[in-house]
Order: sequence, then structure tokens, then C-alpha cells
Amino acid sequence: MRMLTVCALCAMMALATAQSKADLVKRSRFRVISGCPYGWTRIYRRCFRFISTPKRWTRAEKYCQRLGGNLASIHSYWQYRRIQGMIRRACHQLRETWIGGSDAQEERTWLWSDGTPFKYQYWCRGEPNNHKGSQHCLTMNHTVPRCWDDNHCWRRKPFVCVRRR
Ligand SMILES: [Ca+2]
Ligand SMILES: [Ca+2]
Repeated sequence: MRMLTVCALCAMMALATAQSKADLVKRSRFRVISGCPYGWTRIYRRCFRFISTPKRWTRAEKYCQRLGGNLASIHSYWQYRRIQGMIRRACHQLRETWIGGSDAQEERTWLWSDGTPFKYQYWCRGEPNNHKGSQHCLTMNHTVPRCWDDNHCWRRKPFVCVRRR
């Protein structure tokens, strides 16, 4: 009986090892193909990841930093569309999502949290409106044109992280 138990345990351990090896091979193969870590999507030289768990903007930025990046910066319409595609694939809809833009330091001076220049913009009509004098964080996929809005940073939303591979 004891022998049987030991053998069953051995078989389970062997299976677990084989699975983790297969997973490792899959992960490293993925990295070679895409140039990004497993779970990240390559979009023009950078790696992006959609996190569906809603968090406040600052918490979202800290989370991305723990993953080796920042909240996403976006520099062209093409990049924006690709990131939207990534979100749609992950949750089958275009949810309103935090990205790394913020004017918390100085009103109407927008900066990306990854330090890249804030040039490309896709604001919705009438935005950024700094509603009630306290909207300093950037959401994408706002309303039907799925454009950008400045929103209250304390709101909990899913978010997109970026890293340079
Ligand atoms: Ca503001
Ligand atoms: Ca607004």
C-alpha cells in the first residue's frame, strides 16, 4: 500500500516536472518569436500587457513598475489601434482603460509616466475638461468614438502596461 502511494506521488511529480518544462519551453519560444516576455504583446519595438483587474491610476502605475515597466504611453493612431485590438482580444469589448498620461504635476501639462514626450493625442471632443477641477489621469476607450478623456485618478479601471522588452 505504502509502495503504491509512493509510486503515485512519483508519477505526479514526474508529470508536474514535465508540464513545467513544457511551459518553460513554450515561454522561451514565445520570447524568441515576439521579443517580449510571455504574456506581453509586441507592438512596434515595445511590449504591452492589458491588466483587467481595476485599480486606481497610481496603483496601476506601481503595478506596472513591479512588472518592469510603466503605464502605457501611445505615440501614434496606429499604436492606439493595436492596443485597442489587444484589449478587445482580452475582454471581448473596448473597456475604458487607464494609460500613462497625467497632468497631476501642472494643470494642462500632460506627461507620460514612462518619460517619453507627450506629442500624439486622441482626446474626445470637449476633453480634457478637468471636470470639477480634479481630473488628472488619462483613460482611453471613452464613449463611442473610443477616444481619450481626463478622469478622476481615484477611479478603479483596468489598465495597460508597457515595457521595452
Ligand atoms: Ca487636470
Ligand atoms: Ca474629463
